[in-house]
Amino acid sequence: MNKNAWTAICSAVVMIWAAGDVRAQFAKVEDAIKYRQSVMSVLGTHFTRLGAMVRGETPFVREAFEENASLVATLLKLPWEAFQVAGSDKASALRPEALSQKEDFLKLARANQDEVAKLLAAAKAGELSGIRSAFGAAGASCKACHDSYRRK
Ligand code: ASC
Repeated sequence: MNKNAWTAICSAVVMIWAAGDVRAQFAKVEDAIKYRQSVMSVLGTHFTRLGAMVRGETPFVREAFEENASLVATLLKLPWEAFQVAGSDKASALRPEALSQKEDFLKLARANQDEVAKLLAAAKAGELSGIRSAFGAAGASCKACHDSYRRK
């Protein structure tokens, strides 16, 4: 095997190792909490705009709906590993079960991402009744995780 191939393999191994180690992602526990709270705050802002359009509180503009749904889908790629940092349940609303029941937590996270992907597809299709029901399902999948893993 030549030198370039070895370099590529070694870089890939280091990247996989680093990505798998949440301690490598955040210097301090507080950084993980700040990161995920920031993501959830922006996420909530864009999801709330969708809700306002669905409820008719602001005019329904399909392009704006799609743009906000797309941002929600993108933001939902970000926060999950920050919820898995040991000790980060102490100084935040995160219940310790989010760490001790990691598989279930991540299952709800994936379900949420799936529902938002359907909402984005509905936004692209542009049919208001489909958008309404997809929004309801997406909101329910946000709530399912909050009910189990966020302190009241
Ligand atoms: C939001 C927000 C939540 C969810 C949830 C959906 O906009 O801040 O926590 O939607 O209410 O059921």
